[in-house]
Amino acid sequence: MEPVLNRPVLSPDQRRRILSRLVAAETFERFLHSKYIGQKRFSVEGGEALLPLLDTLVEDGAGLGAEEVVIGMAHRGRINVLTHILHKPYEMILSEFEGTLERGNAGEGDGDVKYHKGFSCDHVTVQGRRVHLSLSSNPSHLEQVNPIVLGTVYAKQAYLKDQIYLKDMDYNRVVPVLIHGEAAFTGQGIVPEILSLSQLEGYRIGGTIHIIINNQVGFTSTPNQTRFTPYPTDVAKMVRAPVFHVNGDDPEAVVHAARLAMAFRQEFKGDVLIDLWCYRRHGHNETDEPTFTQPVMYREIEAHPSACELYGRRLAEEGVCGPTEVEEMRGQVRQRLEAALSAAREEHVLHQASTLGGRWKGLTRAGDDWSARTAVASEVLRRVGERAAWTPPGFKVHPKLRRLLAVRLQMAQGRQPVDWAGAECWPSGACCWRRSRSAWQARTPSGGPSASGTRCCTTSRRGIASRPWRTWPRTRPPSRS
Ligand SMILES: Cc1ncc(C[n+]2csc(CCOP(=O)(O)OP(=O)(O)O)c2C)c(N)n1
Ligand SMILES: [Mg+2]
Repeated sequence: MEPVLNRPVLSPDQRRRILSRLVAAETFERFLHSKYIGQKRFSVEGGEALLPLLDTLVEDGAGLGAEEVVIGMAHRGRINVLTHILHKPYEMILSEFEGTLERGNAGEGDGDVKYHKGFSCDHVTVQGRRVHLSLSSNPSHLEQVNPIVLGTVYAKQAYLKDQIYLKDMDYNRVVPVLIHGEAAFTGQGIVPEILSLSQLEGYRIGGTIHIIINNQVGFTSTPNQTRFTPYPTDVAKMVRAPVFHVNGDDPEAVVHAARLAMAFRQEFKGDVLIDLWCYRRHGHNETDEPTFTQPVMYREIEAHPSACELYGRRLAEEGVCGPTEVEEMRGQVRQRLEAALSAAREEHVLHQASTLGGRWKGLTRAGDDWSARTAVASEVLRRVGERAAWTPPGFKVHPKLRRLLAVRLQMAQGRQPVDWAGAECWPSGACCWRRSRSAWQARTPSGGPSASGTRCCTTSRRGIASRPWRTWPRTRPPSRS
């Protein structure tokens, strides 16, 4: 920050890239606004700087060792992020607006609304680095996606049996990014919960980059009606995470904040926040009238030029781009959108689920196929039960627990009826046994059980590769019909 006095020095190419992100974001929203009046899309307009912000995180992150970025976000700007960051094709999005999208290999969730859907892609950066990007699907329930994303990152970073997925021991290769609305960030109890988890050894993932789209309104409510402090990020003070408050109308400052945030996260492995101060150009979801509840605010917003206009003007004044260049860029995006719209109307655009790719390839829905043999030999269950009731020699067990373990042992040996809690540990124990059979055989005094006739589920890579998902249905409860 000091060497540049907090003023980033960007090359003309970098500045033009920022401009092109803003133009694409704005033109896309305006196109949807003119074609699909009354359809909800939760426009990003007013907060378009989110796009160059995310673009910078990905580009800079790749240079700092990130191979995957896992994103979680709510409704606001999601469709724009899906197409301009995750590379979801315009054709697919427009056919969702047209209602013509055909279901292809899509799995669960393909009937959901377009601003809840996830997507993933392999992005190649300007420097030629490959980064896998994924946007997690999310429910309407604000902020609920946070622990899902953090758990996904934890799993991706984790050591899986004898396979190492990304071997991310420094937490640098998989980076979580959570995007929040400012009202939800302070309003939802799950936010302090995930912030405190970030400090616990057992949940450590090397920090999350939080972006608050601070449009200063939550549906119809102003900040003073929804929180006790002017800054939505104040809840993050509990974990002493650095916060960058930045003006969404100054995209270069936004890019600077994004660079700092990514560099901080990769170096110090802690949570960091970007508070993106902006506004919301339309109502909450374009079908409501914001002037009913916020007439003064919306009078100002209506007269306020967009970030794209402001930045285009600035670059033209500084000779970085020509006076008509923004309009030309807009024309190109519109052309691409018109072509995509024709395709969406005239051709069959197939929804290809972007999930269950890569290492999950081969997993499909089980459907009605209940043929899998998942039975486990009773000998295995006996061993699992015995093992679960075992304590190391010299280990002092609480007297109450000692009684419980003794009963569990009797259940495992068939000397006592099995109760619910006792039975619950058997399936997971059987799965673990299957994975670590040899190690267990070596440690168990009586030797391991016979492997013959045992069938159990395994989530190991080998198991997935050799067995498609449809051979696993017994793990689900039978239907009640
Ligand atoms: C847990 C929960 N409470 C309430 C809602 C209803 N709701 C949807 S959006 C919204 C306003 C959110 O405001 P903010 O977080 O500032 O996001 P913005 O729409 O301004 O981007 C509310 C209350 C919800 N979806 N989930
Ligand atoms: Mg808001």
